[in-house]
Amino acid sequence: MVDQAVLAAAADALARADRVMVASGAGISKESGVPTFREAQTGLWARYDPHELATPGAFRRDPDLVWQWYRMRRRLVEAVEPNPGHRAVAALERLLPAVEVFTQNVDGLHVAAGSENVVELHGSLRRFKCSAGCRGEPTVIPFDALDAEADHAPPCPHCGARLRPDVVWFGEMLPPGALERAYEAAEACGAMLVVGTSGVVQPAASLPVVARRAGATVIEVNPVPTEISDVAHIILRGPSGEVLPRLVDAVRARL
Ligand code: BV8
Repeated sequence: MVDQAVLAAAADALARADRVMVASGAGISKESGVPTFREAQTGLWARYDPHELATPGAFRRDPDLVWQWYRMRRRLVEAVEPNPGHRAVAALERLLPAVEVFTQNVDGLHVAAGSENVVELHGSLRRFKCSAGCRGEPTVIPFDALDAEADHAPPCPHCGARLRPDVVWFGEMLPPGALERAYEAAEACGAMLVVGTSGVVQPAASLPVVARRAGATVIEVNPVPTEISDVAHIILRGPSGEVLPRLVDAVRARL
């Protein structure tokens, strides 16, 4: 259980910050029933390592396997709801003057919970694009223009190349502008709330370091120690679905 004094310190930091940056990872979606990236994949997928499948090479070698893996993950996220942690982040955005959410997650649950200023650093598995970028990068294809339930990666309606999820694979650059916006926010924010990330994947994992170096108060919400813990000024050691609603209540009491 998070100590009340530690929660109060975090709420003070958020309430006095002129800009707040929320940086989230897979852990914030865990209580919605979405497995985190490092947990064993469910059932059939247990034998595949996400670091192997979430790569351009895997898609080149076996596009249908990668397409079906993302189809399984999309079906899973479409069947779940945002949890109190996502909803607390959305409430924070309504309470404070400037809150921006930078998520590594591709599940769309922050937006589903009502957050409006969301940057999806690693894209979204609810969007599809032409793997050849035939009309520029990304050539996003409207969901209703494709057979998302197909067993095979469908053809691009413009050029015939295979479609793929509009996510950032290992070895790929982040969406144009997303990383620049994230670094700008990390440099400028008065407080950064880091929620549910192991802090392993770069360049997202560097953002808390940038924020701390720039003078922000860094707050971590995670049940266990991570690569971020040494960078955080304040550590709220617990599940985000429980901690974040209490934190938002404490912020609300300070306004
Ligand atoms: C790039 C989309 C450059 C796809 C993802 C060595 C050093 C530095 C970098 C590298 C390196 N070797 C390789 C690299 C680059 C690589 C990288 O960082 N690799 C890692 C493995 C070392 N990075 C890249 O490739 C990036 N691109 O660098 O381009 C470049 C330069 C030139 C030319 C071309 C390119 C692109 C990285 C993006 C990859 N795509 N996702 C998809 O989803 O399928 S990454 C994916 O994994 C997620 O998006 C996320 O980023 C990451 C998972 O991390 P987390 O979200 O933190 O989740 P995790 O499971 O690890 O942890 C969950 C946490 O939640 C835990 O701490 C747990 O305790 C906590 N938790 C659990 N329950 C709860 C909870 N917290 C709160 N409440 C709870 N209830």
